[in-house]
Amino acid sequence: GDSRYSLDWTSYSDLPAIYEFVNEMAATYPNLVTVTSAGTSYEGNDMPLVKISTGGSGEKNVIFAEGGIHAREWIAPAYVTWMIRELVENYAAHPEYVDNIDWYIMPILNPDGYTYTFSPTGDRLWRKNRAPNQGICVGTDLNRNFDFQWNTGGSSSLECGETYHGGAPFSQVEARNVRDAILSVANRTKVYFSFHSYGQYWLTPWGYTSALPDDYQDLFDLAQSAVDKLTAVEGTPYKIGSSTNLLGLASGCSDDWAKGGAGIKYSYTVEMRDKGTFGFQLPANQILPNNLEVWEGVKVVAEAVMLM
Ligand code: ING
Ligand code: ZN
Repeated sequence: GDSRYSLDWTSYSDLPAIYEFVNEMAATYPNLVTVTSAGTSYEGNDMPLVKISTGGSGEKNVIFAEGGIHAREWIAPAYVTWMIRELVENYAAHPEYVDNIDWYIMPILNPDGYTYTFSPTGDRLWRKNRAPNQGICVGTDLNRNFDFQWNTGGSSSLECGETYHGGAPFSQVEARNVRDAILSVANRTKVYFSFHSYGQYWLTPWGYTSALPDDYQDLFDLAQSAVDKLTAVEGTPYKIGSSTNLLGLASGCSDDWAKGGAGIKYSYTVEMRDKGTFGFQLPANQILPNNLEVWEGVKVVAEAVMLM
C-alpha cells in the first residue's frame, strides 16, 4: 500500500482516518484540493466536502459524488476516498479530468452510523443514521428521507424499520447537508453519483415508480459505455436499469431527488461489489480491485461530461 497518507486501501478506515486523509490531500495539493464542511451530523461529526479543481472559469461542468449514506457499506467511502487520491495524486496522468471538470466529493454522508459500525458496542450491519426517534428505535434511512415523491412506497413508516423514511422529508440534518451542498452547484452539475454496495448494479432513476424518465435512453447509453469499460478490467458483471425495475420500489432516495428535485440529468446510484458472497462485509483485499474497475466506468462518464 501507499504509506504516505493515513489511508492505504488495504484495510477499511475509521472516521478519524478519513478526516485526516482529506485534510492531508488539501495540505499536500493546495492548488487542487479545497476541503470545506457541508455541516455536521446529529452527533456533531463533520461532513467534509472536497472540491477538486484547477480554478479558472467558474463555469466548468461539475461531477458531484458521494459515498457512505448507509453506514455498513464500507466499500463506498473506501472507493470515494481512493477516487480523490487518484484524481489528485495522478493528476499528471490524466489532467483533462480535473482541468475541465470541477469535482465535488462527499466521502462520508453518515458519519454517526459509520462510527457505530466500527464500535465494539455498536453493530457492524447498521444502515441508518443515529438520530433518535419518538420511541426506542434509533435512526432514519437517509436514502428514504429526500424530498422527491417522499413516502410514496418502498420505504417504512415504522421507526424501527431498516428503511424508515423519517417524520418528514429532509427531517434529517445529514440529508439536508448534502441537499444544500448539491444545490450550491446544481446549475452546473451534469452528473450525480451515489456510491453504495452491494449487488453490482449501475442504477438510474426512478426509484419511486416503475415508469422511466423521459431521457432514460441517454442515461442508459452512458451507463452502458461505463459498464463496458468497468467489466473489461476483470470480468465483473454489472446490471444496468432503473432502481425500481432492478431492485423494487424505493421512494425518497437521493438519486431521484438529484434528478427530479435538483434537475441533474445524469443521476446514478452505483451498487458496487459483490453479489452477496460477502455482501456488506467485502474483504479488504477486494477494495483495490473494486476501485480500479469502478474508476474505469467513472472515467467514461467524465469524458462524456467534458463534451456536455
Ligand atoms: N440499496 C439501495 C437502497 O437505498 C436503491 C437501492 C438505490 C434504491 C437507489 C433506490 C434508489 O435501498 C442499498 N444497498 O442501499
Ligand atoms: Zn446503500
